[in-house]
This record gives sequence, C-alpha cells and structure tokens, in this order.
Amino acid sequence: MKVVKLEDIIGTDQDVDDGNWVSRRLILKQDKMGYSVHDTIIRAGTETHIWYQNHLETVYCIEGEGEVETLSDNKIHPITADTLYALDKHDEHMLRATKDMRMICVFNPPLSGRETHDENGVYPVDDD
Ligand code: 9YT
Repeated sequence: MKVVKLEDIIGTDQDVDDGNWVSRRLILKQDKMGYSVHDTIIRAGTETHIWYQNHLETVYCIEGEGEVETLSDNKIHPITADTLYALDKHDEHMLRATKDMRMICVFNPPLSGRETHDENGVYPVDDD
C-alpha cells in the first residue's frame, strides 16, 4: 500500500504552478492506478480556459468559490465547497475563481507529472 502526504509533495517535481493554479500531484501514471489524483488550488480572481481533449477529469471542490462556464452552451455552473463536476464529454470550459478554490482532481488517463496547459487549455496525450 502507498501512503502520500501533501507536505511531502509540496516543493517537489509533483508540485506544478501554472500561474492561475497550483497542482500538487499526489498519484501519477507511474503509480499504476490507472488515474491520477491532484490537490489543486485555483487562485482567486483568475479565469482559465480548459479543454481536456485527451483526458476525462472529475473535480471535487472542498473549499472556496467560483464557477465553470461550459462553452458549448454558455451555461454557468456555480462551484462552492462540496460541489463536484465531471467533464464527461471533454467539455471545453472556462474556470473562474472568486475565492481561492481547493479542488481534488482525478484524471483518466493519468498525468505523468509535469503537464501544464498548452495555448488551447489541453494536456498532451501520453503515448508511452
Ligand atoms: C480544475 C482544473 O482542471 N484545474 C487545472 C489544473 C488541473 N486540475 C491539474 O493539472 O491538476
């Protein structure tokens, strides 16, 4: 069994800061679980364009406040603590935080660790 503590991830290669957010990647592809799990802070006052064309992501908000706008229908989904959203259609969206939001994120397929969004809000496909 594996036990991971957030304090042991902070400041390592698995702690990735993209400006609008910082993602602490707790479980990754190399852990061979078939998904990755991240503890992510979305910074207050930010707006991020995201479109995971190569991944499915589920996000559970445990602190903070903001919204997700799905771009196919311009629907606004308010996000507060105890709210989960699942991007089951690789939904292109805007993520906005009014207060720092702490999110637990699960990716399938798993990330391998250092990914940041490209100019279209995408993470590359990992072919290995
Ligand atoms: C909620 C979300 O997708 N934020 C962007 C960062 C991502 N969760 C990650 O890489 O951990």
